Amino acid sequence: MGDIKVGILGTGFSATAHIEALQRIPSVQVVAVASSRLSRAEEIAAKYRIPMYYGEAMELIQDPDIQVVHNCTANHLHFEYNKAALLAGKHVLSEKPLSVTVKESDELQQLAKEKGLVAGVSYIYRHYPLVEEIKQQIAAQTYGNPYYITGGYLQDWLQHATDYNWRMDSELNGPSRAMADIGSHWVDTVQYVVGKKIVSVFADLGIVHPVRYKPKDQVNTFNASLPAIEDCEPVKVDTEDFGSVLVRFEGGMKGVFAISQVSSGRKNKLYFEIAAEHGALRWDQEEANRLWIGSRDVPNRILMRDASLMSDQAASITHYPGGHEEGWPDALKNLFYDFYRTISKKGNEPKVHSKFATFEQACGVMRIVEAILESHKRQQWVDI
Ligand code: SOE
Repeated sequence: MGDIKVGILGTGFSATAHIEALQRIPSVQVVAVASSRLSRAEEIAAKYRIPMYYGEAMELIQDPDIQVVHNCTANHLHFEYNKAALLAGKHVLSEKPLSVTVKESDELQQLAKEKGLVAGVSYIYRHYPLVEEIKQQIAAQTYGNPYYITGGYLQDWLQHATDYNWRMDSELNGPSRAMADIGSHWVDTVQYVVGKKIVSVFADLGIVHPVRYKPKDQVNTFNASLPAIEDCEPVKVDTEDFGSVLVRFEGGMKGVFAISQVSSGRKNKLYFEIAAEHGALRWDQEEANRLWIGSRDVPNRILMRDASLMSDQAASITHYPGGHEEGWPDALKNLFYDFYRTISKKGNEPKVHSKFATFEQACGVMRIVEAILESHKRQQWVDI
């Protein structure tokens, strides 16, 4: 792959996950990290043995040594930094959502095309081996035509009124919370798997805690400890904690999904079940190494992830034998392998076949998130 030099913007949950995954890829070197808090950038640089750190994102973006920027900042900064990085001639891997509006996302995807740079978004769930396996089986029509998809994405890290994070502030997060944060993953994953786009939505959203309690100190995503209410300031919340969405796909398939960040006991449950003419397929991120195959006429089966039992495409992103569980950090590594292979093969023939979500596809997901908000507001079907 050659030595590709990478800079990371941000030092929170996703930034450190990116650094760890990148450090598992030979010939990709994380050379700098930036945070608006210089001391935090210094701390992360020391922890991961990263040679440079910056207290200002734009300085990292302008660093001539850096070829690729990973944008792991809060949502409201995605547009500005993704744009600046593309204008500086860097390839970009952005955290999702691509930006907080369709207008901005559209500008970014056009800019990436104009500049001829590799630009991807961290929609990680396509990079699980069994998700790829379902995609291959649907494409091969193993169970005939799919017609109905059910599923959801449930978490509980925002269950209590004292669970607070920058995502509660719509100035920093954007107008949609649960849908943009995790609903966008469900949408990206199922569109990837069935190979069809969602064309209409009907949504109903809800807020459990219209007032939350903001602690004095900054709180990381998935923070485990709860502060005492007396140590917090009450703040109004105007973005959704949960929601239900009916969907129609191009070609006639239909479905329904539920999104919630307030569902006790569900840590990171992205799941979907596809009903087709001769069987059904179900995958659940919390049981990522098992694929459920449902039958009407014979007993149901479970496929345990193992390269020898899967399609070539799914086997190619399987790194350990069956029974040696692979999960979220492995899928992130798969995403980055795919992204960096694309960068290193750029300009070569034959064109490399990439599977990561492009800026264009992520802009499509933003359109769906915006349509979901619109549908909830109007209580009507909204076409995308
Ligand atoms: C928090 O909900 C979060 O970290 C998301 O932002 C990620 O995209 C998801 O993969 C895990 O949960």
